[in-house]
Amino acid sequence: MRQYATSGDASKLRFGVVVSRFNHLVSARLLEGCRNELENRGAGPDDIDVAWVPGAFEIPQAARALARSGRYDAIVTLGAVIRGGTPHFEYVCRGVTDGVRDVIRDTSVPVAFGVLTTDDVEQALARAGGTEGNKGEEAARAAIEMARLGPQLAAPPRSESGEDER
Ligand code: INI
Repeated sequence: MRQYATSGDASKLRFGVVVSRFNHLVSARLLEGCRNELENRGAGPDDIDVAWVPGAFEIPQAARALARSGRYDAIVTLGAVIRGGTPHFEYVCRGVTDGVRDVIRDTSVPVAFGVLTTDDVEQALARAGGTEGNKGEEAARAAIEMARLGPQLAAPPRSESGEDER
């Protein structure tokens, strides 16, 4: 068996982060978690560019523009969609999830999904540095891992021992 190398090293990688202002308290905590994780894993402050957008529905448009720019090894998307009393929640959730999926499909640039979709603000805060961790950190780790994996996939994995090189 051969395996592609997995890496959580963010050094020398460049990241575009799209974060939505709606539910700002939650988004700001997701962004803090994301930034800390990227920097703790070796990304320089000048290698992380942040684009704020009004709401989660606008995330895919900005993520697509950043992905197409060619400047970034990976994009991280952050935000919080919190259920209200109307079907609006479902439409915003679908817009952002389908939109981010389309950016990945159309550009092949890794886009990590750190957009919370929760029933209430308590659930969101729990996942933005509370009892359930910080999904911004998780998205940062996913972005790093996919940025490292992607370039390897054009060729077969390199075998450590050479035994598998048949
Ligand atoms: N945007 C969010 O990011 N989270 C929400 O919970 C939300 N709700 O509930 O309405 C929300 N709506 C705004 C939407 O994303 C757009 O910004 C707006 O429709 C303008 O296009």
